[in-house]
Formats: sequence, structure tokens, C-alpha cells
Amino acid sequence: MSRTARAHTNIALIKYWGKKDAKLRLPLMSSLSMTLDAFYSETKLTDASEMSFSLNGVKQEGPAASRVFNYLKLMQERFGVSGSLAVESINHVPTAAGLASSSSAFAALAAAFADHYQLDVDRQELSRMARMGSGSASRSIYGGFAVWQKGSSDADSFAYPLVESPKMDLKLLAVELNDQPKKISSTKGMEASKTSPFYQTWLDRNDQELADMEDAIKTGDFTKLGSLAELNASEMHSLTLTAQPGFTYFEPDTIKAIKLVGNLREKGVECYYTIDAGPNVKILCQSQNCKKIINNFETAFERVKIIEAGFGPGISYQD
Ligand code: 2P0
Repeated sequence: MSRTARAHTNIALIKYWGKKDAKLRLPLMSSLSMTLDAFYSETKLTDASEMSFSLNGVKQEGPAASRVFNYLKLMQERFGVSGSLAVESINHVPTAAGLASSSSAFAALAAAFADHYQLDVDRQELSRMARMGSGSASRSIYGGFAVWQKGSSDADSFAYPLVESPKMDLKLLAVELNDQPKKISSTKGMEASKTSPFYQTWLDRNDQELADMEDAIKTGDFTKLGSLAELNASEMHSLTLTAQPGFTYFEPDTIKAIKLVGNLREKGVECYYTIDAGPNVKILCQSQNCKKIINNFETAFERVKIIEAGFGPGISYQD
């Protein structure tokens, strides 16, 4: 009897933005993330007469289903197993979170696959499996802070836990400014960014940025962590602007939110932004300031939705 696998989403503080190998999803840089308690995916596999995929109780067809079926075929070949599978997933990642669910979705799918076939895999192997579905999913195997080391091949490109139950006071406010689906997928956006004249600098800085972020985590230095995360996100988005041709994930409200974060900081409300491949802004702050920041955003934006998240756990199974 298969169990349901649960995986939480993560937010990258040092971002993955570039692939060395698209098929294996090998990155050109290492990345570091915080797993979030508020958002997760649950997935269960059962033997069936044909492949099917339901998400939140709705049968999926088209590209979403193909991506899941292709992934399952790849994993079946890798482990020498076979059979048609019914995939049932529930995403507890509200659109309002403005967070991509592919990190939790593929981490949960990899874990459900391993459980269904009773594979003898450890979390490192699970992380490699999840990576093949979506790069960021490699990090969602673990709770707290995780590092995805870029490695040089399929064998050594996996995530490992840095601190699984951090004591640090760190919150993430997911601010939904815009609920339209993104126009440029992460996969396309990171490929296009390679044409930026700053791309090599982005790669050259990775080791140092990662080391500095690890140091901020080890010393519990929120100011350092927030500043580095904000800088890293801005570097990533500067690659889109300077790509040939240039593009941006930002919308006017994204800029307005960036400025509001700066204004709050000037007033002594310490907070920092990070932004992924979309227009929504995520704010890093500490518990004491959450309410104040939320109030300021609700005053500045008419229809904003904000969800507060803390540290989430790694993969788990439910009967
Ligand atoms: C990250 N992002 O590190 C970066 C930062 C978005 C911006 O990983 O192409 O869905 O499936 O491997 O994992 C989102 O991209 O990319 C992502 P694929 P994924 O979280």
C-alpha cells in the first residue's frame, strides 16, 4: 500500500539561475534555500491500467500531465521498474503565495515514487531524483536551510541539509501583487539570461556568495543574511534586463514593493526582498516586524495578499 509523500516549497536565498545540462538539470551554480512551513504538496502513486495525473482532484491533461508522465518514465528507466501509475497530488500552495509549486511538487513526486516501488534510496539519492523533475525540488527534500551543490555530473549534483531545525528568528512574507501566470518560464528565462554580458560575473561570484550566506546562517546574522539574499536576487534580475534581447519579470507593482522595502528599512523596520521568476515579492524579516510590514503593504497596495511563513520540515510520509 503506497503512502502519501509530503514536501514543502523552498525559497532560494542564493539562487539557481542557469543550467549546464538541461536534460539532467545540472546547474551552473550552487544554491541555498529556506524550506517554508506554510506551503506544501502531497502526492500518492497507485498502480493503474493507464497513466493519469490529478491535481487538487482535477484530472490534468496537456503539458502539465506530460511533464509528470515523462518524469515517471525517466525514473522507471533509471530504477528498472515498470507499470502504469495513477498520480494524485494536492498542492497546498495557494496561488496567492506567488510561489512556484514545482519545488514541492517534484520533491513529493520523487518521494512517492521511491515509496511506491520500495526503493532503497537515501535522502541524497532522493534529492538527485527530485532534481531531475525540477532543479529547485532537489532542496525541498530537507527542512530548514539546504544547499544544492552544483557538482559536475548527475552523481554529485544534489542538495544536503545545512541546518534542519534552525534557531534563527527568520520569517518570509509572500506578497502576492499579481496572480497572472508568468510569461517566461524559469527554464526559458535562465537560458536567455546566459546572453547577458554580466553572466560570467554571476557565475564567478557564486562561491563567495554561498560562503558568505553560510556564514550569516552559522552566526545567526539576520542583517547579513537579508542583505546578501537581496543582492543575489537583484543580480539575478539584472541578468534578465541585460540579456540580448532584454526582458524582465518585474511589473510596476514589483518596483513599488522594492521601494517600500527600502523605505521601511530607512525607518528602522528591518526587512529585505527576494524575487523569483515572476512579479511577486517575498520579504525576509523577523517576527517582531511582521505585523508592521503587512500593515504597510496593505495600506500601499489595494488588493495585496500576504502569507507569513517560517521554517518548514523535509520530506515526510503519511499512511
Ligand atoms: C531557485 N528558481 O533557485 C530559482 C530562483 C526561480 C528563481 O529554481 O527549470 O522550476 O524546472 O529546473 O526549479 C525555479 O525554477 O527550474 C527556480 P527548472 P525550477 O529557486
